[in-house]
Amino acid sequence: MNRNKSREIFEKALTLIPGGVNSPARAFGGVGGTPVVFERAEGPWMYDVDGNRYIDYVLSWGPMILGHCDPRVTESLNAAVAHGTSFGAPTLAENTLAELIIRLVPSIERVRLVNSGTEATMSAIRLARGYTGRDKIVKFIGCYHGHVDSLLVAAGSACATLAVPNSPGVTAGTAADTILLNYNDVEGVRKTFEENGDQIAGVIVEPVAGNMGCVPGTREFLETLREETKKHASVLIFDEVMSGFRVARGGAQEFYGITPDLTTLGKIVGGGLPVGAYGGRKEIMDAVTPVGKVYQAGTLSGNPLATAAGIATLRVLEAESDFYTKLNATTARLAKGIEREAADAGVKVSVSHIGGMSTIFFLSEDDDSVKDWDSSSRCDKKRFAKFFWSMLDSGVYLPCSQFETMFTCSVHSDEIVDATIAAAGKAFRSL
Ligand code: HOZ
Repeated sequence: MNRNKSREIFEKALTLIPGGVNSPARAFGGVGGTPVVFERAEGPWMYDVDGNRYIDYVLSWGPMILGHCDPRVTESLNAAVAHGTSFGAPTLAENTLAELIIRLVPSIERVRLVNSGTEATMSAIRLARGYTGRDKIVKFIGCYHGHVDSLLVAAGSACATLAVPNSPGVTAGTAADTILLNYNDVEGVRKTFEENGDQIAGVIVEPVAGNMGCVPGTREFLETLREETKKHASVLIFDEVMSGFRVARGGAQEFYGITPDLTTLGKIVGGGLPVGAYGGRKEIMDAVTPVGKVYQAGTLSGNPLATAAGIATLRVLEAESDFYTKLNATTARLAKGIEREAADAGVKVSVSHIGGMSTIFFLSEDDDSVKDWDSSSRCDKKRFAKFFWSMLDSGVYLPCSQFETMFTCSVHSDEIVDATIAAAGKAFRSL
């Protein structure tokens, strides 16, 4: 496949933008070579500047659950654009999006719209601290909650890919209030609360981790978090920026039947535009300004274009009763097909999947599955990289790191999934 124009454009970008990218997850750091430069996208397809077409499993890192350029979202955006792009004042659309979120995610009684997942987690952490009057936050190794200072410790996603889990610039003082535990480690959670329970403002967790690859939390682990935070009056924050509206209509909390105190959202809630949200129990949310004293603000928060795309997307998810049955079936078909091809080719792989999320883990000799950062980090990154390039040359665009999640959407038809499985078979045989 010829990608000369991509290369040329990226080389120019290197002279203008640090690393040529506006977010390091796109830099191909985990697979080598230069990123593909895209021109347009439609449905399940992305088209690069050299005219190549790819089946897209990145989906803008999650938001495009209806595929690209869904006409319902595009029409809603076009209508909004004609009315003005930013007011910095209340709009009816903000109520509409808030009502949709509250209806779909019942643990959310009040919600505040922000501009990204990072803003949502940053604000939720501040709120947990302000509400409880405590400083310490529990975070799990390999989870990623955006580039919030206090959470950039043992972080997943591009931090893991580029080997900067603890970023320079985060002061020792900031990081000192973050308690790190292993994901899915029930005993670790119990012990930490026994020893420090009265100092812990909150626990932030991806109930389905998506930033060390897709690693679902065990039911016992998540139930323990709920139990211990309740017992010690700490705030349980489910970071559902990735899993929200994706693992189930009501997110991972609906899937597991566990009610957090606060939830952070992003990606799908903005239908492909920059939106984040945090919300939860009224009593806690009322500590946010202007009702309470925990400060949080934003010029573009609740922006009319962003709310238009979010509303159009969530309306589809609410209206189509079999949406998640179909999405689960698509992901399961993909995962099982890829595992079958790997087994046929004699390649040790496990495809972890839940809802519209999945990861092909190139397991180490010592592991049969991935359940935490240690087992994820032991995966064979070199094999993943070779597999990635073979898939790309067959016209399949995967996340460019072993530590990221593949996303499926409503327009990944059986035919498209089967073509992906065939490409995977070819890629496994080439390793
Ligand atoms: N959470 C996304 C990937 N893990 C973010 C993508 C990015 O950092 O650009």
